[in-house]
Amino acid sequence: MKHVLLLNGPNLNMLGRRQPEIYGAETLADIVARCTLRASDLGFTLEARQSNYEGELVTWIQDAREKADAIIINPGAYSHTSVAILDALSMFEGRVMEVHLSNIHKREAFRHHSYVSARADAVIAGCGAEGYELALLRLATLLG
Ligand code: DHK
Repeated sequence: MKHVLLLNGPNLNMLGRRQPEIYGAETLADIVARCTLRASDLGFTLEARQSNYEGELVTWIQDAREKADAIIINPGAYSHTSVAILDALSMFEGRVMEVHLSNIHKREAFRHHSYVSARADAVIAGCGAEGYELALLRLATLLG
């Protein structure tokens, strides 16, 4: 079975209470539950983690080299600032799917650039929580 690591960055633990008009009404637990079901339908095992700390995300990405076939990541605000997360993802040999709940290109200019996109195999933005499931569907194709 292929193993997928689902990573969420800072402030995404607040989903459901955080600007629902932008990020939606679902909590992170709701999203993880829906992704776990979808992953299992597609024949994947899924491990979900969230951190507000850049270094912790970097360590989890490093550890994924031994364990995961793909990473789905919403780096939150670190998308726009973190060369460290980009570097960690660049050492990972599996597939990388970048997800943003909101359409970052329709928002403030500082959100338009994502360092992670230089490594991602696909970028999904503006599809809300469904974006994570779309990433899983794409992985089903890519990982065969
Ligand atoms: C999530 C965040 O926390 C923001 O900092 C990004 C992203 C956008 C999202 O749309 O999921 O700018």
